[in-house]
Amino acid sequence: MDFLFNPKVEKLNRTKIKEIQIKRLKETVKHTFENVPFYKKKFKELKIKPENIKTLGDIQKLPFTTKNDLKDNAPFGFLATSLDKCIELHASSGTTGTPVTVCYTPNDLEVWSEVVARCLSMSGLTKKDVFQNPIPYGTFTGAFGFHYGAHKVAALVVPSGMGQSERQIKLMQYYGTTFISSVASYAMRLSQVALDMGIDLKKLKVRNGLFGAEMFSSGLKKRLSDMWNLDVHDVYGLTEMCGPGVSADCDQHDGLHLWEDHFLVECLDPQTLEPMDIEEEGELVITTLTKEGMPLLRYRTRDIGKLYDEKVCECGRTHIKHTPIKGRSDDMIIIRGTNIYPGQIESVLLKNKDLGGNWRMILKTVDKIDMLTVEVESKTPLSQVELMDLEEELKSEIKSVIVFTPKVIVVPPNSIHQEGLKAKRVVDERKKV
Ligand code: DLL
Repeated sequence: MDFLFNPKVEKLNRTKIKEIQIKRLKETVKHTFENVPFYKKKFKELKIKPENIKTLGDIQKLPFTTKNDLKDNAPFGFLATSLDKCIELHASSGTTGTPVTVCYTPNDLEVWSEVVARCLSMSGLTKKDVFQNPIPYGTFTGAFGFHYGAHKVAALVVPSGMGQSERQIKLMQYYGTTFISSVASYAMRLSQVALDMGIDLKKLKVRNGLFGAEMFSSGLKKRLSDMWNLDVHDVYGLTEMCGPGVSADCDQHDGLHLWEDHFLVECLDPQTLEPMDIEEEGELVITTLTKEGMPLLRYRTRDIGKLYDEKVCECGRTHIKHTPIKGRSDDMIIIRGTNIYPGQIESVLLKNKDLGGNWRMILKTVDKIDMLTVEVESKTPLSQVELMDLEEELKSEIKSVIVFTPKVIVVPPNSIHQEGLKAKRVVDERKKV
């Protein structure tokens, strides 16, 4: 059941939202220009001054910020306040090279808790819930973000951290957990572990879940909802903005509301960087509107989605919605001239009741031709004949979404090794020419 944590703000009329946005955009522009050398230099190159930003449309005059810009100035080069005004830091979970570090002032933490509290309430969390948080407490933003948000809602938090999946399931039984959060693929891992333990997930008291942090296909949502008898919600966010809490989906499950009093979103063509029309797919580019520690202008998220028309949702919220993230532009692979997002393959796999949720795609070059192998775990051990039938069935189903026929290998449950916090769905071993 969907609740409004801050009805006054969540139902603000659109004119008022825009008034707040322009006021805060001007403040942010001034703050970055005066305090961040990177932006001062960019403004000079673009021959603009903070006073040139008068309307929301003027955002197009502002410079973009990329992950590489943040890495080039890591760890503290983008800070707009002195370090002694910050009381916490987090870092992106990025697997390559320098992590992106973000520092929070007390007010930044307050805003973060507020936006996560809105997302959690929207997913049904109340003060009566026992909220289990199976995410590692560390520099990754996930655990602390949910923890702070759940405190604001005044739910009882079980800070179970990540890993030891059997223990997680036992804690759910012991404390009577009613609400869980997690990285999307880890929720599926927990389901598989419960199955192996002989526990019927439907008999647990868990009835709501808020998941995200990585590709979260409709197939995975349905699978989780069916296995746990769970109301599944999707939460989006990134370290550079705050962590989880930028947006989440309401009970309509038709797009994620993005908190426009704190974030200004654009949807742009990733190549030309021109605005896309409403409901056209593009890259989400986000400007922070209230950040003190590390405000960012036009941050290129690389996340692909569509913005919805600005109409009031059935749930009563007025904040703009975007579609679930289709994938990252850098996750899209081109194989034999076809563009493929891992989510397209996952949607096929998770419709199949004989399969578990863990899978990966391996790309290789054989005789100068790109070959795709999809490796997927079965839910329970299968006989040789069952395996072969299943592989044939999957080949033709995958072909119907990606145009050519991949090799498919169904492997036993829990046999695909997973490293790190987020699932690695693409292993690209192709020879670069
Ligand atoms: O993953 C923050 C987070 C934690 C979000 C827990 C939701 C739940 P980063 O590690 O910086 O932060 O990774 C951010 O993850 O740019 C997206 O590509 C991806 N991502 C996050 N949420 C979703 C989602 C956290 N709901 C990157 N659907 C983002 C699809 C998501 N992708």
